[in-house]
Amino acid sequence: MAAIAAVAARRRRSWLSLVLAYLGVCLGITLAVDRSNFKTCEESSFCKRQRSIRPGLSPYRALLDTLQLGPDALTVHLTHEVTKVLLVLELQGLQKNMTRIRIDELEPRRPRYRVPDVLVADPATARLSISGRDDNSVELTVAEGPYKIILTAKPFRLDLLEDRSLLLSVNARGLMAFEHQRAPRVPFSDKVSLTLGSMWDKIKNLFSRQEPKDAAEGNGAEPEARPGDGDKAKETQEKAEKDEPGAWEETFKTHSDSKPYGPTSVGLDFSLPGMEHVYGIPEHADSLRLKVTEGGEPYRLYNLDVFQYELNNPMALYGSVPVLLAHSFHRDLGIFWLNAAETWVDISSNTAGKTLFGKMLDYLQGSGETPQTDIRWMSESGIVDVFLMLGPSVLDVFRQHASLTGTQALPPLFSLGYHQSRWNYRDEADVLEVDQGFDDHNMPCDVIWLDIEHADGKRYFTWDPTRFPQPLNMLEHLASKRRKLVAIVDPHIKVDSGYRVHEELRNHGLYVKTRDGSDYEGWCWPGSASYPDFTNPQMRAWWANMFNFHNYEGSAPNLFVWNDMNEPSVFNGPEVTMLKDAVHYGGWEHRDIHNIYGLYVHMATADGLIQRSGGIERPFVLSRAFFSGSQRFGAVWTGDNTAEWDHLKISIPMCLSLALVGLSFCGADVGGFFKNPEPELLVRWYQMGAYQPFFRAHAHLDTGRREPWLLASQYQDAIRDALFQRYSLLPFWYTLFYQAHQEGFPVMRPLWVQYPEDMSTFSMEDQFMLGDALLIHPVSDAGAHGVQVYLPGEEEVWYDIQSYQKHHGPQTLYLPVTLSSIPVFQRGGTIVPRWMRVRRSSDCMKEDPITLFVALSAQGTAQGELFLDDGHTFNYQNRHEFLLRRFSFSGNTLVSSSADPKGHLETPVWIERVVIMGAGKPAAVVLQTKGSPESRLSFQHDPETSVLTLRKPGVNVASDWSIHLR
Ligand code: MIG
Repeated sequence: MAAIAAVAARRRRSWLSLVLAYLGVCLGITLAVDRSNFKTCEESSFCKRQRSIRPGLSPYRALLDTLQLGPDALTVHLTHEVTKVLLVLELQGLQKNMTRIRIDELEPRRPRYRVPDVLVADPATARLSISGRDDNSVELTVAEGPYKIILTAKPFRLDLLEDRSLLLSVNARGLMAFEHQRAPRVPFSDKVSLTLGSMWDKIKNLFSRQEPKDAAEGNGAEPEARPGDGDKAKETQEKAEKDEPGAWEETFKTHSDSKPYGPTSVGLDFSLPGMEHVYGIPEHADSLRLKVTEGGEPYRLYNLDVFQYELNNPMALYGSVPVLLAHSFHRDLGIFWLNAAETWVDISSNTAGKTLFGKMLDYLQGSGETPQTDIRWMSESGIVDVFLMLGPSVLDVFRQHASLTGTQALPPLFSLGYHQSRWNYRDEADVLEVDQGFDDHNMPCDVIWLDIEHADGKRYFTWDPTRFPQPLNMLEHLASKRRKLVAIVDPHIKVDSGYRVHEELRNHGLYVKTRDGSDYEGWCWPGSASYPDFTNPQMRAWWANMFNFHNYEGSAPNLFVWNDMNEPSVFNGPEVTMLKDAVHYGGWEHRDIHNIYGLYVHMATADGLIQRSGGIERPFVLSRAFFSGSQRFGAVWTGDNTAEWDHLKISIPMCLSLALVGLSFCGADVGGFFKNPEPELLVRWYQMGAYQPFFRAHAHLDTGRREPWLLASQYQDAIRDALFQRYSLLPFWYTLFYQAHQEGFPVMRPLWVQYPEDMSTFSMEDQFMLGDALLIHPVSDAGAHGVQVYLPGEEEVWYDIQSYQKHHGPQTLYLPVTLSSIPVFQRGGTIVPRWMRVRRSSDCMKEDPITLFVALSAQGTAQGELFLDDGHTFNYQNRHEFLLRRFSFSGNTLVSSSADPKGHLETPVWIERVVIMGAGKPAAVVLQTKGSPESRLSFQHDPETSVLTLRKPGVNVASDWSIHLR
């Protein structure tokens, strides 16, 4: 015992020194991010250069005599008035009401990175034709599309119009900036200091006689005057290219970025007339509705491991999805900026700062300008590749986006259950005790999680020989309880010649390289570590193969995986990540691929889990870093949050922002990762998590144990109740995920998605919807005695799912709450399926009978769907072994029919009860099934709540039937 303790203590000391090195003095003193570890726009040289350009006339001009119209695209050269460097613009109309714009150098010194593996296919094009032309512009018509594109040559801009109204303009503010590649430079000379911003002045001189095309553009802002400008209007191209600060080398703190290819950034602006509400571009710990960034920092997209992140700021976090949505009463649009380099997004608005009253006054007097939001994207390298998704409805934008980057993977059913995690469960006995704890306290749980301490010295794919000597026994025990285990596998590999993973990767040359060609080494949990180059398909194949049961010893079919630290996190790297001049497969710099690295780790791991089962089983992989397309590989979470009420609150906008851009399977650490939650906060967090897609409790190594049964009984009871609500709704969750997987609609939705014309919902982030049926308003304040719930919708009715009390929309309802309340309402007009017997795990419930909760609309109608399959294989896809049932109620009749005749499934699942909310009392209830005589059903009607309960229809869920209220 003593010897084991001594070994443990030594281990503890060795990682402790690491932790301290990483955490610095922050540990335990204050819970706030150390901002100085991360760049501001000013400190990121390209952002500073790009941002120094102010709105005005663009120096770019389209050379209309180079215009070529092919079957799939229009191309035209662009030139810069000062440098004369030629760019090529490629414009495509795409099917489904989208446009793609690409801009690259015509003759780059070196090809620029084009992001692979994000688009699911080459998007289908729609033919463009020229429908008008004059000296300075070309009008294009998109086949089948309701919109036209006007290309203006000088200054270069694009305008997208539908009928006669302007939807969107590109480069209308003249902020396009494309740093073409140039010859490596001689040492810095401080004689000439010319930035992109000062170049603007020269351009202004060139154009001095030309007036802006329309008065709305330009915003009247002037470029910053710079010393030494003005009289140098005849700078030669050579000089113009010299000496931009930070262009050829830049340092941040002690880190230097060698920039062998010089400055390569790209930037472009988009104007959205009529738009005042924009969303998306996760991940930020910020409001759902994006804020104007003028005068502050832009939103930053650069996957980073931010220790103790702060709320309500635009700093980068673990993942990035460069997709922005704009919403107004009558229109929705999306902009997808496909670029994996460090990216900043500036948002400005001509109505920012105006009060609602001021805007109304403007409107009444007819004096206000049209509201307009302007979005400016700036990326460090790559090309301009942007998809304009033109709606018109938000559901159309979801479909358009899904057609480009794919839909949410259909999760295995178990992964929608409850996950119990902490850093760390000490050993096998600890895991089994926790497992038993759930049974002893009558709480359901599907998965127990192991963090980095389970591996032997942070060598992933191995087990600590003293703490986890018999992983297969442990897994088998969990399997007998129909539960799973998730083990962490991080992408930093211990540099250790005795570690097979390291030896093979080194020998095969599969690590990321430094600029001089040696294996890149950084410092992470295992000490010195190298980073597999996941951008290399061979590397991904190698990694996937590691998950075969014979390669990953001690793994079994009920072991699933968690990828952490895949930003990638490098403790001693710049901003806790990899050097930008590190070299990847194909010679690309880390700079080019940074934001997609984590997606590739996720992809390779998910592929590994599929392959180990011979292609039969669906994987479950959780990832901390993500990018556009990550939804195809599994779940994500919001990283290291804190046990504070504000962190509980922010989980809603953070997951909603992800949901809007395609990543539905999102969750936040229940309880908060850092610090110890007071019992009330922990209860409220369980209640929140029970209604968010990925439901996992997790906690830092230094926190106290907090398995639910460690709390006093009133808290335990409230948590058990939240778990029960989650498990009883699993058929509904599973169906929502199937719909997300099929159509690309989010599972968790902001209210405005359902009520696009109700302005009071546009910024709402203290309540949300699941599908179109449930409205959740979690309690997120300490000591709350009540909440103000907004129930939207003219003519909508809402039923409190606990009391069945009916409320009419739109109204703000004060709802008194107790510790055990979770305010949830079912929308009249929907049908929600549930399992009413909660058991140990979802696997124990999946053949249980279903109860249908029918909530009647004001018109006495309702509909809903139910998806069922085996819960874990691809057979729903490969063999059509599934059921998609449609239930619809109207004219006092509930009908069950198939919503997809392709599917078939032998299943014992039957309908045990139907609960109809908002119904009168019938004289009789009659069941009709094919081939059987009519039968009468017993029922009960509660006049107080108007709830009609039909007992034991007893029909198989796969069959067609109808129930008539007479
Ligand atoms: O640097 O694996 O976000 O969930 O428990 C910390 C240890 C590394 C960060 C993850 C967290 C996990 C922890 N990891």
